[in-house]
Amino acid sequence: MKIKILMVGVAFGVVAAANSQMFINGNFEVGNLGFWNIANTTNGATTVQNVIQFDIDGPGTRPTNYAAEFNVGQVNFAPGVPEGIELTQTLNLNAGWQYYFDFDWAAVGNPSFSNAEGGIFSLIVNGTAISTQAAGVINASQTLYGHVTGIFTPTTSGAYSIGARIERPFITTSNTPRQYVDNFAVTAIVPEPATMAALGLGVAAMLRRRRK
Ligand SMILES: [Ca+2]
Ligand SMILES: [Ca+2]
Repeated sequence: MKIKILMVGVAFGVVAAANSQMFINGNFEVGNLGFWNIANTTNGATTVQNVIQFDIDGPGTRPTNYAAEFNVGQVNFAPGVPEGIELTQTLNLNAGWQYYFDFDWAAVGNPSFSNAEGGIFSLIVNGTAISTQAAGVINASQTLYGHVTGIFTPTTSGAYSIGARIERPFITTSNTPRQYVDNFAVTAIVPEPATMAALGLGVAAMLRRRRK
């Protein structure tokens, strides 16, 4: 029985070593939006599409460096319907693995005008939001910060479009707040050989107890 459990552990170890998928220019330190696909949503637009020096978490430990800058919203007013842009990359994922995605966001109020929504930030996989945070009401010149995390386990291996959707349920103008994103990251959560070995020892101990 012990020998069988050990073999399962070795098999998972081989799978874990094959992981190498990640975002390219996920921290925008290239200094531009290279490697990212940027598209408007159905009735969405951004009046700003830029990379600038920005402290994405303000008082947090992240330093000031390059971040992506937008000013998203609707083209034509549609009450209660968020619109904006999608910022994505194509990643190759393995069936059955658990992927942990995250990114930082900030919203900055217009210098002269408050707004009922600073920005709605979602992690998207093939166009579906798996996690969302909204800045909510933002005052003139106020900065709000956040961090979106999401977990996705594909049922089939292959290419997936992954990134952020940034929206507001109002028309975008020069008087509306700006949105910033940075530090897109992905971690594959797979059983480590050590974890499997520990699990195997636990099962072996349990079986020994059961025999007594
Ligand atoms: Ca950065
Ligand atoms: Ca900081």
